Amino acid sequence: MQLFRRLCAALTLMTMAPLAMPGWGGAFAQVPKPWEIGMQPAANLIKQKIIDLHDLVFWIITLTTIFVAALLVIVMVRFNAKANPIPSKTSHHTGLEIAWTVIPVLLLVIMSIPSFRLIYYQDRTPNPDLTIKVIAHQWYWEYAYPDNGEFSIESRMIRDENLKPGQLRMLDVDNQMVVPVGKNIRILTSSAEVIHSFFVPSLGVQRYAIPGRVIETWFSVDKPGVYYGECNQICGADHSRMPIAVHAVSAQEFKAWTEQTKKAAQADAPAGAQPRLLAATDATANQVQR
Ligand SMILES: [Cu+2]
Repeated sequence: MQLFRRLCAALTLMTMAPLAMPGWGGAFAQVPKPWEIGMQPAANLIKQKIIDLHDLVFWIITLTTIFVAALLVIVMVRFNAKANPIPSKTSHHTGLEIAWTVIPVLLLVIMSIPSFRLIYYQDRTPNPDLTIKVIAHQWYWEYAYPDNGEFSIESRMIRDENLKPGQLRMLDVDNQMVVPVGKNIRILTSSAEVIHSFFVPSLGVQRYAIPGRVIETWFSVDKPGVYYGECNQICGADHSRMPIAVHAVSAQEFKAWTEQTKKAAQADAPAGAQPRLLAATDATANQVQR
């Protein structure tokens, strides 16, 4: 009986513990898996559209390759010098020539229409609820919240020697980018020195961070959890050590987090401490350049 009670207590603790963690409920995390061949599951509509486009192009490419390979095999078997000693003198076939021009053009048009639609869909935020500025540095990320407290945080990878149990090697960071679920989040990327790339696979987001430029994109997150990404542009010695962790929380949790972080930024902290309040100059960089 005692054993049964202990087992029950352990089970309850295991299922309830993540919910009792201060601030954040739910332990969902979207991470790459070893030997993963397909794409990470979609966490929003943008990623679903990317997967759909990928699948369409994949089947067109596969069927075209099989068709061309089959034609090659037929030619090699049926029309080699031994099997076909007297070659045909045919030099034209109008029907065939029209077909091999029109069919590839049609295939390209079929691929280009959803492709362009997706590019434009990702390019401008529909009804943005908030803006986050993503500033890349060698080798960490800075996330500024100009319309939710005017503060910025720095996000650095947790080195192997400092990893706590449950934290992911090369992916977990000290300060996650916190976002509310279900909102349209405008992302403005820029860089402090060299070109980096802000890439979160399951959110369908990838944008260059280029010094002297501000580039727009956006995403939303359907359900709470942590979504991992990485810098996707070789940017120097620690390129592989600037992961991205996007933590999606409820609107209330997001509000509480921004208030708490703003308070920490306002507190009398030594220079260079994190989080920090945005300087007046930060706001002027809000224009988007093409
Ligand atoms: Cu980088």
